[in-house]
Amino acid sequence: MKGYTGDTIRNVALLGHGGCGKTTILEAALLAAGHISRLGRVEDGNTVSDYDKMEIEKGYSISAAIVPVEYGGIKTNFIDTPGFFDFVGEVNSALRAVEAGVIVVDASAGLQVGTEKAWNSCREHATPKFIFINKTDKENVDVAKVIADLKEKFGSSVVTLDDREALNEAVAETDEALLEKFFGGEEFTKDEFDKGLAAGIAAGDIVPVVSGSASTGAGIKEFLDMLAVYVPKHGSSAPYEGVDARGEAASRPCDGSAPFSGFVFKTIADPFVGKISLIKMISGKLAPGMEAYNSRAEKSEKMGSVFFLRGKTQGEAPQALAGDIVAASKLQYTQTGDTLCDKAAPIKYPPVHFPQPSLFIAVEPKNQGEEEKIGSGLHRLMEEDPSFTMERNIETHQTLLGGQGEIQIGIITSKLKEKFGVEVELRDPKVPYRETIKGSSDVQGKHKKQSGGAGQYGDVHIKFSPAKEEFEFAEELFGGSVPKNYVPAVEKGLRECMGKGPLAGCKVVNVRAVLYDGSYHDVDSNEIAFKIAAALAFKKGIAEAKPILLEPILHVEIFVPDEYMGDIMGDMNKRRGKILGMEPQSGGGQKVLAEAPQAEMFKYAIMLRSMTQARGSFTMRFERYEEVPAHLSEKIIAAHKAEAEAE
Ligand SMILES: Nc1nc2c(ncn2[C@@H]2O[C@H](COP(=O)(O)OP(=O)(O)OP(=O)(O)O)[C@@H](O)[C@H]2O)c(=O)[nH]1
Ligand SMILES: [Mg+2]
Repeated sequence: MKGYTGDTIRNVALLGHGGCGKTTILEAALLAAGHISRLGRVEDGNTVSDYDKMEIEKGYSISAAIVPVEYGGIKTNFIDTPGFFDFVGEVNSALRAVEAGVIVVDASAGLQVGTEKAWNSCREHATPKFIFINKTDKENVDVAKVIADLKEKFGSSVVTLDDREALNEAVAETDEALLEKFFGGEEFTKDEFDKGLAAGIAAGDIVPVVSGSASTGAGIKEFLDMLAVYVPKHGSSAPYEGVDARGEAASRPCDGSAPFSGFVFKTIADPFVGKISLIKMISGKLAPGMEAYNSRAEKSEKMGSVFFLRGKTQGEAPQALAGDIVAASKLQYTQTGDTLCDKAAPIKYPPVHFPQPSLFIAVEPKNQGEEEKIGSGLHRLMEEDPSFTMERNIETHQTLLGGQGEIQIGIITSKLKEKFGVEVELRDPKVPYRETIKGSSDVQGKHKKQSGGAGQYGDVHIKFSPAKEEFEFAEELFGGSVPKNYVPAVEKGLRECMGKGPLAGCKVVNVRAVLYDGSYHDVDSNEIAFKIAAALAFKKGIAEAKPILLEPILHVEIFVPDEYMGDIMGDMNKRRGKILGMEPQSGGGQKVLAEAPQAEMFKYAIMLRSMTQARGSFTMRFERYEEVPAHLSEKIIAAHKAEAEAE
């Protein structure tokens, strides 16, 4: 690939609803630029961008891919992003490496949820926007209507490049002097117009719209020309904000002469090369053989092999300059979100923002003994896609996958099988119920085994009552009824029993136990015997003290457009949820504050997506434990008993 400087490089992310044609537009651009001689088709699995086996199999993009297009002396580094909402992590990564986002709209489908989401993602990242209305070759498409809908949804910033009047107005609004000239009825000079337009685009106040067809190639060359002229250059961006080695705020000019720094916005697990880190060059130069300092890991990396990527194809990179996107393989410490820099001028840029997972599923090995393989496989996959999480829940003994949606989780489990040879089964997560007592009891636990040989004798009287702390133990013995040296064994025995309650085998909490009497045998008493006696007392004592089940209650915040409020409220009520309040949001829509039992929320992500056509999102966190209603409690206890008998 020819050497390009900051002035001749453009970095652009392709965004938009699944299936609107992003990957195909890239094919058309590669064809127009002469990089390929035949247009690949997603259906045929021969596109440059969807090169991953699974993408070919599924027929849609799964991870972001870098595809540079060299046209008219300009290299545009396109990042093709997946349209499915589960892969939002890929969109957020891509938007950290580019100076503009092109929102692709399918002319035959018009404005879709993915269009809105792409628009919002650009707004959240303060990324200038362009719109490409694709598939104009299809029958009965009405491009003018699509443009009108876009203007209605997103406002007057949306302008077609041939709409001179609207453009002049938009340009006028970018600068006081131009506004005055505009209202004075004076024409702008070409330079004033171009500068105003570029400024308006860079500020996100002007969003140019063009249209064409990736399938026929119509409008593709004009599209590339438009990007070359109007996409802000990396060098014109404001200095990059970060922190220095002391954690103090620091910034770095986007300039080739400044010390080297690069932001790792994506990691690819390549089946042949291994780990590949995609680096957006922020400042300075990078060349193979250089040392680069990882400011998060505080370790230096040897940049053995540095190269350009076009899809899966590598191209030599004698050096990379500020503003370019380059790849490096086999870095030891580096992960997505890291900053690589010159050790003499350390800086760290903020990591990529990945939304909290909203869907949790438990994974179990299909074949016994493969837990570790699952763990290491998931860790490798998380390097490539940090938008999912994995945690081992010690209470329910489950490995929980947390993802953005079902499709992502499906892809992860398929990759586990394909890349790491381990098959998993998906299960609903278990609710970490707890047990406690509402009443008090006063019981005896007596363990006596005296049938020849070493006997065992332990006898305790314990009072159980509710407590604030998780477990409180006190000893109010008198007259040496239980020798002091056996008291720790009694406490230990009780603490061990707290792990598994008599109702449903769940962890027991908020219990006070007072050892106040007992008896012992000079020969046969020992710690074990008193531990067993304590366990017997515990079983009886808890059962007689009005034991109840507790369930985790979550605090939930749901962000939805106004029109879905009724559905959300109705649905939350059906989930034994409580609405705490609503707050109008600055970007439109409402934030609904609610509380709901965890048991009712496992698949909420799926329901919310279908109730709001994926326009809704939510976050949730643990709030407290609360008593399970009696009718449900019986069911849970019965299910537990059945499970215990089945084991
Ligand atoms: N008629 C027509 N079909 C198109 C055009 N562009 C893309 N398609 C078809 O639309 C379908 C989806 O195209 P993709 O390029 O995979 O769309 P995408 O936006 O990358 O989809 P995701 O990767 O899922 O986000 C494919 O069947 C393409 O052949 C076009 O300009 N005209
Ligand atoms: Mg695609």
